Amino acid sequence: MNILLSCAGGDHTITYPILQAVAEKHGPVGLVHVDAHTDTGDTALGEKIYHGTPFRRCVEEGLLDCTRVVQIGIRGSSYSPDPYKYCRDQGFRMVLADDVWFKSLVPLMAEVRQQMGEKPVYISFDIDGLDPSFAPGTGTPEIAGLTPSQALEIIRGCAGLNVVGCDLVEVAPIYDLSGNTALTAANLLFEMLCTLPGVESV
Ligand SMILES: [Mn+2]
Repeated sequence: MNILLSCAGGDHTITYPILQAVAEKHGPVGLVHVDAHTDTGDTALGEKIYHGTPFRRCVEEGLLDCTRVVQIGIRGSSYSPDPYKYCRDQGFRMVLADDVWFKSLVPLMAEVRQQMGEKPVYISFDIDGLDPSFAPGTGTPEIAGLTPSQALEIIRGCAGLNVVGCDLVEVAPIYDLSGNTALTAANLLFEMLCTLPGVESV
């Protein structure tokens, strides 16, 4: 039986144990990762398990098929002069927010579908990938991010892929004074559920 998995966060750390379970069933998976940050730090505040480190832990444990990883919406401040080196060294495709400002992501997603092929794919959507004018209710906002319509182009562009699970993370209700972040997140998670193969029969 195929178990369809979707999770809501919360701290992006949750993707690490989720991908441990996913990889146990499917082997190393492709990843469509939408985020302002790469989340591939080694440690933070002396800790290995942190919301800025999950994908480095996943790489170290062989949970990802690194040539089938794309990170979209990456931007913002950094402590390193070359903050994306680790990701490129792993073979990730990096799509910086600057690269897609004011653009449709339909052509990008055609390339992503080629990259992912027919093998299992996981979608991890950090709400801070969106611009904080649309989704301010998050702990590490970064200006000049993706729009909701670009988010839909990404998610709908995953239709037809062998999506084995998804998450929507980093919504922080305490900062979501209008409730719009939760509304947007719920819609994005619904859209992701619609990409899961066979979801109409669940
Ligand atoms: Mn994140």
